[in-house]
Amino acid sequence: MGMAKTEEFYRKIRSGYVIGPFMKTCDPAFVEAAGYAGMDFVILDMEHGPASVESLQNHIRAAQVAGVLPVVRVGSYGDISRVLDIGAGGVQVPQVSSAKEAEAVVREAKYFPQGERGVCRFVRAARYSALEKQEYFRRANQALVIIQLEGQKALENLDEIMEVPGIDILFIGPYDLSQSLGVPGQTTHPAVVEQMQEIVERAKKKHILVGTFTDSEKTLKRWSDAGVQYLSYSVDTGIFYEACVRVRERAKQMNAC
Ligand code: 3PY
Ligand code: MG
Repeated sequence: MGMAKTEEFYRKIRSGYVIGPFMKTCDPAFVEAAGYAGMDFVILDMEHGPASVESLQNHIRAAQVAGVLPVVRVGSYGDISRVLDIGAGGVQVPQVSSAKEAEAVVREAKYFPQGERGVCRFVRAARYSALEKQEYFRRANQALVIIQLEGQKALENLDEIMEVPGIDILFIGPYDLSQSLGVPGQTTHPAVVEQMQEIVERAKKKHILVGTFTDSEKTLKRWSDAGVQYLSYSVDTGIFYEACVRVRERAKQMNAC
């Protein structure tokens, strides 16, 4: 993603919040539609989606056409530099539970001096070498680094994780967190909400940006009111499913079918 878009994203998140869906479909048209609908970011999902690095290139191109920031949730650390190479505006890494793991993420995602990302200036993000070298490295180091805290171990190690330089957003994964607390899927269970609230408060005290996943208007409001700035809302396929159900119900009410 061009630097301008990342800067706009930072401006917006620092002054309020940003919102965007996870994307699992392999058709870049959905990414474009999300952008034209005014979403701030999309999270292209390699952890729980079928996309490959090859197909993601077109999702990222679509995001750039429609002016929405393409973040990629990777499936493994080895994907981090590969998705940045194809132009991801940020990486989101699941199941980080210690400072050591958070440092490993930064090492993979950043060039010198913050990290040791493997260097190639002929990649898509460097416009296949058309970008001046130093300008490419400067832009590349602005990509967002987001880590997911989604287990009890992450909570135990929260203080040390929050000290790791180079992390832009702490993202709470309520589904995996609920599983680690013994109530899988119960993302509004009091034990889950209490742990999430604690992370939000401790991060905010340190002026660290926080994100989470919501899949209902109620949870969206709950966490937006709590001051979560990076609000991921549902998943393209789920949003489409809900829209279909709504249309079907409306049609029934109208006696149209
Ligand atoms: C989780 O809730 O565990 C996530 O990773 C975000 O959906
Ligand atoms: Mg998760």
